[in-house]
Amino acid sequence: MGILNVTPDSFSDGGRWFETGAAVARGRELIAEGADVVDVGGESTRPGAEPVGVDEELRRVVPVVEALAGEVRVSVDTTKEEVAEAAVEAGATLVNDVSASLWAVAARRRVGWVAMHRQGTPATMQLDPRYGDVVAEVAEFLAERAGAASRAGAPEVWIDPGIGFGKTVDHNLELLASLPALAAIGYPLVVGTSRKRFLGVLTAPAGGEPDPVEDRLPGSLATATWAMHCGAAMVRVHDVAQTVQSATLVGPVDLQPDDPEGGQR
Ligand code: HH2
Repeated sequence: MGILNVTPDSFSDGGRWFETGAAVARGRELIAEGADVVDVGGESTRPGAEPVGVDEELRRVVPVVEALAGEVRVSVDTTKEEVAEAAVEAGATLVNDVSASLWAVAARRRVGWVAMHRQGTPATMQLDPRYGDVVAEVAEFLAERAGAASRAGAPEVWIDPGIGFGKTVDHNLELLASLPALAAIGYPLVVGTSRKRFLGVLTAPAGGEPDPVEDRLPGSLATATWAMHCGAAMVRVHDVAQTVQSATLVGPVDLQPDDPEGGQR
């Protein structure tokens, strides 16, 4: 899943694809690089982001969805029912919902739905996230929402632990270490680590500032590759070409040392 942020303020690429023409061109680049899905978003969810009104989000998202929907599977990254509806009308077939609340749209319109876990809202979520057992709580939440969506008739339900959404670095690492358990819940798993701050924290010198966004590609690839190895069916990334290379390696190539064919490749 390639990320297409039609926003002025996304954390890693805000403003770069804000004009419709630039966004459509970027979407085509993502397709050329090998994205199976292009995820179009018109509202940043970064910590502290300003909320966007419905009309403005529609203005940002709908023309881009319309232009790309004939060329690739398009998902819409939104928490607003009106925007999800309009994007589906414009050709999107997946609703990527970081609020995990829009399953009725997916059921009614017969499109896919991604339920992501988050604690709090962008305004507050990174202030002091707390869990008793982060993995158990996230798993229980996702199983409950995915079950509700399935019972309501949503035809295709994905789950996502929401890396960085109301989570400390340690929470993110615990979730990444437990991806096989999340995959075992029984719904296809999506994981989004791309360029996120915790990667910069982990690679920074002790006591130093987090490494900047432009230096987070190795961490993004390492964690996307790890997620795919652990059973994620989709990874949400900015750097599609590089991630497709990793996916090729994790997927069909058997790296068992005692497999002669695998060893030769
Ligand atoms: N992360 C972001 C946005 N949407 N959706 C899913 N399913 N999973 C994620 O991990 C996820 C998501 C945040 O990244 P980005 O879109 O690059 O930034 P911003 O929210 O600032 O636009």
